[in-house]
Amino acid sequence: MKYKIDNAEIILKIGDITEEDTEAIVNAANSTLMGGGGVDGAIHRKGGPSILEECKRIREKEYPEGLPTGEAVITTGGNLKAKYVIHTVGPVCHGKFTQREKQLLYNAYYNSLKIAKENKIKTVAFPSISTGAYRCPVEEAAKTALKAAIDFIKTENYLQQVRFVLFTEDIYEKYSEALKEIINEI
Ligand code: AR6
Repeated sequence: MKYKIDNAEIILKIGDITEEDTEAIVNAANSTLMGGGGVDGAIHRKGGPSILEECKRIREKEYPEGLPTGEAVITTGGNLKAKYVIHTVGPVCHGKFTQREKQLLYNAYYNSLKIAKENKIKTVAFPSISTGAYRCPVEEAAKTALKAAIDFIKTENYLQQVRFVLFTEDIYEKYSEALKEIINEI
């Protein structure tokens, strides 16, 4: 599914984010920045050890206590097609999605796009942050993700493309529903 907004487009697709050819892909990391399972594990496996080395340096220099939830940092993409990986940390939901989780998830998307712009990146691919191990409800997370991307596009007028690369058909359907709902409200 495609949706044009100002000078940018939002794309929803089913796929594996490690295969994407956007300038940057976003990693659903954890505060340690030391890798993990899910999409984080897949990105480090395919991208190779240089990504983890950069993450370690960022931890030591800038975030000795860990990257706070909702913040984002950038490394190169190692062996990936994408030139950069933006690492962000979504909230741990355990199934609940109050204003707090919503705001933190919004921040994770928005701050990732801010870092993209600061690095002159115009095409970015996101996974569905926090909807795997961190168990945020997908319907709500999808609305928040799309809203953050649309807000950023409208406010900054810089990006060319924001791609949501969804791992399963079920998640894709939920993002499509959320996007249709948002389009109807605009
Ligand atoms: N491409 C696209 N999406 C993927 C891929 C992939 N290759 N692999 C999984 N997904 P998760 P979280 C989807 O658990 O909930 C890690 O251990 C998956 O189906 O990766 O933010 C980190 O180190 C789901 O929809 O991230 C953290 O500790 C979505 O990506 C923790 O998990 C997110 O699932 C972060 O949990």
